[in-house]
Amino acid sequence: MASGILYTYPENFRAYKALIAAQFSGIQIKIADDFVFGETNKSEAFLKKFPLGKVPAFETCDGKYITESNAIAYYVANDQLRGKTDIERALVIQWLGFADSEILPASCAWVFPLLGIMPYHKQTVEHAKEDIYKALTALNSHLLTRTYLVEERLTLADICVAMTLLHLYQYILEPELRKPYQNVNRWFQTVIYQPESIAVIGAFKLADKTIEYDPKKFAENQGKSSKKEKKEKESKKEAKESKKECKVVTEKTAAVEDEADATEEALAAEPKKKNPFASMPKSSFDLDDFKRFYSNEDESKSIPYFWQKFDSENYSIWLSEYKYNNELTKVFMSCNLISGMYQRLDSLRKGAFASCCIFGEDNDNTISGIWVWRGQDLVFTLSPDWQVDFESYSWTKLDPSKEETKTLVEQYFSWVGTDKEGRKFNQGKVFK
Ligand SMILES: N[C@@H](CCC(=O)N[C@@H](CS)C(=O)NCC(=O)O)C(=O)O
Repeated sequence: MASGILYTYPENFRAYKALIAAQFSGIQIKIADDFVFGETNKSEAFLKKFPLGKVPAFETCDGKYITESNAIAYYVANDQLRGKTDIERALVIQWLGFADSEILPASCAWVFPLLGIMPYHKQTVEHAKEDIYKALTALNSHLLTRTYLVEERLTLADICVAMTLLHLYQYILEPELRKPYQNVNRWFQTVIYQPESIAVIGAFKLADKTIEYDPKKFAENQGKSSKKEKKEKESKKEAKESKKECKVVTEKTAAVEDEADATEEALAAEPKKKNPFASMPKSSFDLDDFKRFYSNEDESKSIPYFWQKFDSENYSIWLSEYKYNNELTKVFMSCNLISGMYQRLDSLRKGAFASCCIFGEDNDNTISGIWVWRGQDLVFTLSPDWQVDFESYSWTKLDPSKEETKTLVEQYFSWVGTDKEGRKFNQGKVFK
């Protein structure tokens, strides 16, 4: 089993690739705990193992040395992540190349000036924006009919491309900018909200607002790095002035860390998110109790139980219908679409229940569902965390006193019948 020591500074999106891959393949990676960026990687001992002095760098438990984040991620990945066939492996490599050539340079050129790490040149940034939009457009059409980049399972391609987009989604792509790329947004969140990714990155927050260029920040960072350099020069006589690109990268990344820390602090200082249901009046309908009942009993009992307990003053019932049914292909992909949505709505579970169904078969299927949640209005606007998928559905509020509603609840809770056009029930998924 591959394992070893990873040298990196904290929150390095390149190191995340290997750390996430290792989570998926169950491999233990130790992060070198005494690593100091700019010092350890410039030491003689480090350079002997890794002559370029760059991180991430990996030392295997049997004493081999690997550099290049993609290669490290590949080493710790399992066969599923690497691709199971020649064509899958080739496509994985294709996407790693795409990330490194089509996204990364443009992302750095756009993000770094705004973080105050590089000077701001309007033309360069404008050019970078165009490149990013071009790459996102290509990704968006690729993901129109796919859940993942290669075949139907998550691979290194997803991990590496998503990590290369991380700074853009973190600092730049505010809601308006990311709106044209709904398929990429959905896929990106599917990748970063995998438990294996969360274990490495933590709770990721999409940009609310593009950070703005602040010339003061750049000046401050310049000051910081020259002070740091002066100190280094004093303490290490041999430190030489170098104008090589790698040195610029050193300064950039050190500042990225500073900036990331500042962002963390700012986030921590934000008032704790309020539970959107907290201010709603208490209800006699105990949703958790119903969920338990529904899980343990046959629908012949749980549906009457639902109607017996349902409190129409404090809860509402909605029909959801996917707007892009004509784009759906394989049934398992439609299923992934529902699971991904449920995953992203995790924090809504406390106040909602749903049963979504797929009707039809491969290349001719539709998604619709019945939702029950607290309050009388569309729930998704109550929290920024619930915004990703709901606009892909039309939402119809149902009148609980009507017979049609009873019929729909019966059908969706017990997974039977057909959709409006007569496609037969195929599969269902419950949100509880
Ligand atoms: N292509 C390499 C790039 C590695 C790289 O540029 N690392 C930066 C930090 S993110 C570094 O170690 N710079 C130190 C230097 O250039 O001296 C990879 O993906 O691992």
